[in-house]
Amino acid sequence: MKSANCAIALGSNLGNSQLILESALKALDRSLGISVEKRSHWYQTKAVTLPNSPPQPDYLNGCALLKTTLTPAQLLQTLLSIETQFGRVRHEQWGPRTLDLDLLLFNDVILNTNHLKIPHPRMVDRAFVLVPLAEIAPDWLEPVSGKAIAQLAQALDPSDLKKLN
Ligand code: PH2
Ligand code: MG
Ligand code: MG
Repeated sequence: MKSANCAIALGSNLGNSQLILESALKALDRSLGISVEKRSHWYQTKAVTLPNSPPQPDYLNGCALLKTTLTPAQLLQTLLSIETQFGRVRHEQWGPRTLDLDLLLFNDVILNTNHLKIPHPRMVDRAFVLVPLAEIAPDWLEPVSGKAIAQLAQALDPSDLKKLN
């Protein structure tokens, strides 16, 4: 079966974040039609919040490259179901969470539906996404800007990120 190359972002700022993120990668790799090909280091990052929202614990963030035979919509459903398995409860927008799995890139697909936007519309502004992604996919061209991930990452301020071993 033909498979697609896909990039995802992982994040957690509630519970044992490192254990949750490691377990989420294992759950993804065990999922039908998904294999985890590459993963970044984890980064401790300052929470990016909406204006006037209360302070939040730091996040642990990272990225992974997948191969999948699923469609983007099927992959999204799998990501959401793994978030739920790890105790994700949706309260307020951008609230603290045990696990966030965001679909970033799917081949060179550009998709703009109510449920799913690819590339992830905020990825180019977020050092906590682009810095780990640049570790594992520096030459991947973000299809909207046409720029390489490494180039987009270099444009952002990495000072709120601390790379873990
Ligand atoms: N995710 C958000 C909002 N803010 N901040 C950091 N540092 N890391 C995240 O993953 C994150 C965030 C919404 O998805
Ligand atoms: Mg997110
Ligand atoms: Mg999300």
